[in-house]
Amino acid sequence: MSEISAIDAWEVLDSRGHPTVCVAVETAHASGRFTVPAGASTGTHEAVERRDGTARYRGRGVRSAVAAINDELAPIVVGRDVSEQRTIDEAMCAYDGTETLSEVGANAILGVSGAVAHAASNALDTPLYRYLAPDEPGRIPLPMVNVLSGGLHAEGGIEIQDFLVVPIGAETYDDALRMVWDVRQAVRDRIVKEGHRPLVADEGGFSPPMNSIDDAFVLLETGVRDAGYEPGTDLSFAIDVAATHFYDEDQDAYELESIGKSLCPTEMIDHVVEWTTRYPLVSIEDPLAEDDWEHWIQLHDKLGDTVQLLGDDLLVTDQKRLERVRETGAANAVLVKPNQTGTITGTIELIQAAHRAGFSTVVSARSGETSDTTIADLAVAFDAGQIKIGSLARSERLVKYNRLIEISRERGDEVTPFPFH
Ligand code: 2PG
Ligand code: MG
Repeated sequence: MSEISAIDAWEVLDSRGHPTVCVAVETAHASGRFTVPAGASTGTHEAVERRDGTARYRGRGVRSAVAAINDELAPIVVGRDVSEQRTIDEAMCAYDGTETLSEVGANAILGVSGAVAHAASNALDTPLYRYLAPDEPGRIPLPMVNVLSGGLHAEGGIEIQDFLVVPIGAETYDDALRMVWDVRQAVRDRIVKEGHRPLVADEGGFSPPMNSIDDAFVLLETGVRDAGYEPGTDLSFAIDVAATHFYDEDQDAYELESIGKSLCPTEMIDHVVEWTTRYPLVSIEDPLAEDDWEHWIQLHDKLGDTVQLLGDDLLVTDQKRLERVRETGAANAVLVKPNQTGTITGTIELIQAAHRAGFSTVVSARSGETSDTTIADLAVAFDAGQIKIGSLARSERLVKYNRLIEISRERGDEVTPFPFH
């Protein structure tokens, strides 16, 4: 197609203001760019991002990752055909030599991998989702949209990281966005009416003072009704518990300060099951810690497959952990984050393997984002079915929702139905 003639990388700042890697890949006729996202509630088993660890930016600088791209990865990649995504990704991973890409840095490798994909689609003058799609691209994914934030994304709030709404009654992407927008505005009105400021957390979700997890569910439910919708019919709820971050390994307990309790894993399971009986909760992400396999399996047994049990820190977009989930039945859905695995090829293979094994997939942004829109194209190209981008606020989120509008204008805006009932 077109030979890669040059690679350039530099340090930029992400949506939290933290440094991250931006990469440009050049061919004779086209170029492509990718900017790498970063998590706050990262799983222990994720691919490892390389940070400088010096006083600059309190250790968060990425000059060493940038240097690794320019000095070590560029010689491997320059001269190759830009369409050879898999070969290029494999060559970078082989050069790194570690499972978690910790030698060169997953942020360096993903930066190049993403920029190669964009350069290739630009060289063909084809939208990225069409270039990536193996056959026909899929439908527009159903968005699960953050409305209330806690955990590490809103320090000092309740422990659960995201309370999201899923517009299960929407048939088109346009309806889905508008319904969620109505609910978000209604929740904002309530927060203001109760005398609080509608301040937003890292992903644009509101984080008003809340005394308990139930308060958050009730606020969400009230918001749905205020907006004129029926909870459980028009919009249902999803949560990302991100439980690893309040799990105390020494005590084998989940420390829920907001209810003043330390819960053993079976009590935590009972709590989660109770939420599903009290609220229209259709998707539960990371309700237990990342290596608490035994209790994930127990929870899945109790919930069955009427609810989406979604592994993020549990699975970290990793083939081996997906295989273990398949064998044990620990979950029934997979969260997909390109920077957990470190390459575009790894991300694609994981989505395809998950679908072959019968799992639903949710492509996800990170809490530290950029104006990059690659995940929107990836979700359509591989028919992921669902996408999690954050709230309907802040341009690093909206640029991705808006990219899906652009794609829906070309592909039709029928949205994928929610897969669990
Ligand atoms: C998650 C993500 C996005 P982070 O836990 O699913 O909400 O957060 O990027 O901080 O891991
Ligand atoms: Mg998560």
